[in-house]
This record gives sequence, C-alpha cells and structure tokens, in this order.
Amino acid sequence: MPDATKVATATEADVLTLKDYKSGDKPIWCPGCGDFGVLSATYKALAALQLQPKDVVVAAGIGCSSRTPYFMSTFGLHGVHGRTLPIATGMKLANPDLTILVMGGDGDLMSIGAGHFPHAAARNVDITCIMMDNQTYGLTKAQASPTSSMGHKTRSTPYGVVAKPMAPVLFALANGATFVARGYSAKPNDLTDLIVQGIKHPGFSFVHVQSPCAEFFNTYDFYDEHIEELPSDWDQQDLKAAVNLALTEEKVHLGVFYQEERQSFGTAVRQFEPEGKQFDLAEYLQRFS
Ligand SMILES: Cc1ncc(C[n+]2csc(CCOP(=O)(O)OP(=O)(O)O)c2C)c(N)n1
Ligand code: SF4
Repeated sequence: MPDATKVATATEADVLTLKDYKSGDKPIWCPGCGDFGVLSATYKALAALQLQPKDVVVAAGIGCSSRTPYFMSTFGLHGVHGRTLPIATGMKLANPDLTILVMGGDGDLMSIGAGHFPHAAARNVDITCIMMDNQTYGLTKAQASPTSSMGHKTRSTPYGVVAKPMAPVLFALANGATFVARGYSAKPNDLTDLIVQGIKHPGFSFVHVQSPCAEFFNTYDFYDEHIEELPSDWDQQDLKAAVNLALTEEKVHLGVFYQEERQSFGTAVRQFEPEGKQFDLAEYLQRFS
C-alpha cells in the first residue's frame, strides 16, 4: 500500500507541475518497459487538468503495471489481483468527488479480473480504466495472457497459444463503456490527451494502451509498423463503426473509438437516496442475538 503520508499537500492556489504527482520512489521497471510511457502520460494528464493529488486515487491490482500507485503522489491502492474495478466502484460511490484511475495489466483486467469489467462498463461507473497491455504476464516472467497472439510460445504455452486473443476495445464497446480509446506507450503525448479526455468523461472510460514488455515480449517494431491514427473526421458517436474498426486485425488503430453520454452509476443510484432508510447497525445486529 503506498504511503499515505506522502500524499502531496499542494494548496489550491499552487500551479501544479509534473513533479507534484511524483512520489519520489523511482519505478523499478526494466529499461525500455512501456509502462514508463504510460506513467509519464498519466503525470502529464493530471497536471493538464490541475487535479489536486489529494483528490485522486490510483487503484491497481498485481503485476508490473499494477505497481504504478507507488510512483505517484496521489492516494493509491495496490490491491488483490484482478479485483480493482469493484473496489474502485465502492470508492466512487462513497466519495463521488474523487477522480479514480484504475491502472493494471492485461492479466489483471482481462484474465482474473475480466468478470468485473463488463459490470463496471454496463453500470457506467465514473472512473477511468487504463490498461497496460503487453500481451504477457510480465511480473511472473512471461506466461501467456488473454491478449497473447495465437501461436505465441511461452513458458506456459510451449507449443504456442491455441486460444484466439481477446480484443479489449471490442470487449469494452460490447459491454457498454461510454468512452473507449486506444493509445501506445511510445506516443506519450497522444496518450496524455486520451487520458485527459477519459478523466473528463463523466462515465466509464477505458483507455487500452499497447505497452510492450521490453524484457519478455518486445513488440515495439510490430507496433511501430502497425499503428494507424483514427481519421480526423472519425464519428465518435457511431457504435457500429467503432465495433467494426475494433474487429480489424490488419492495423492497430489509435485514438477515441467511441463516446456517448449516459447517466453514471453514482448519479443513478443517488436518485433513490431520499427513499433510502438510514442503516442502523445496532438494530441489524439485534436480529441475530
Ligand atoms: C490470486 C492471484 N493469482 C495469481 C497471482 C500471480 N500473478 C501475479 S501478477 C500476475 C499476472 C500479471 O500480468 P499483468 O496483469 O498482465 O501485468 P504485467 O506484470 O504484465 O504488467 C499473476 C498471474 C496472484 N498474485 N494472485
Ligand atoms: S518484466 Fe516486462 S512488464 Fe515487467 S517491468 Fe520488465 S519490461 Fe516491464
């Protein structure tokens, strides 16, 4: 758990710069890890929005990518593998003023945590989920992940992966995410812009980031060759077009695929507050005595 005493205490009047979002702990990632680019884009996005570190929580599970909260001066949670989305949902309901970022890997969010993803998207919980996809389990030394390509040989798949890889953008679109974008860790400025838009969006924002694992699965050459920006006149309200594009395998498109405005989970739930009964713990426990 990141050290709460390190949460920055800038006053409202200060202009916040990148250093205000750094914890002082240096990332321990391998040289060339894509996660450096994602961390840098996240600092820049928070500074662009001038968010006070005390008003931001970065929630993560387990994995190399999930170590991100340690390197930030915001509040942070380094929780159980794959369980960040329900925890973040609770945090947002309890304190709607918080800006909550869920950050983790393709293993954390698409494997053990995949069961939570559709529900956070369908409920439209007002959080921003940034997934660092390196198509492998980096922390545990390179087993196959749900986004590994077919045929990919790893320690856990010595004859090659036989499953079709999950398509995270398609998964998010199919389950009702109201902001869906893709970035590349080697393009941190464009990624910053996507994260800014995701945070500003009032609902469930998913930013899928291709973030290569330099140590075990170095895909920089592949992405440098295959990425393609979305056209400048792309219609971000056209769900079917977004789905079709997400199905494309020839190119890896970057940009905002889709966004829509829909009531967030917190707003929907809070409208019933006047009808709600105050929960009386003593009275409740009495029933079991
Ligand atoms: C309940 C549980 N199961 C399995 C593990 C072992 N484990 C730790 S991290 C991880 C996968 C990490 O992959 P990913 O989320 O893609 O992150 P990366 O390290 O690649 O950034 C696994 C399987 C664990 N810590 N807890
Ligand atoms: S093992 Fe891979 S994902 Fe983990 S820090 Fe090293 S390069 Fe990054």
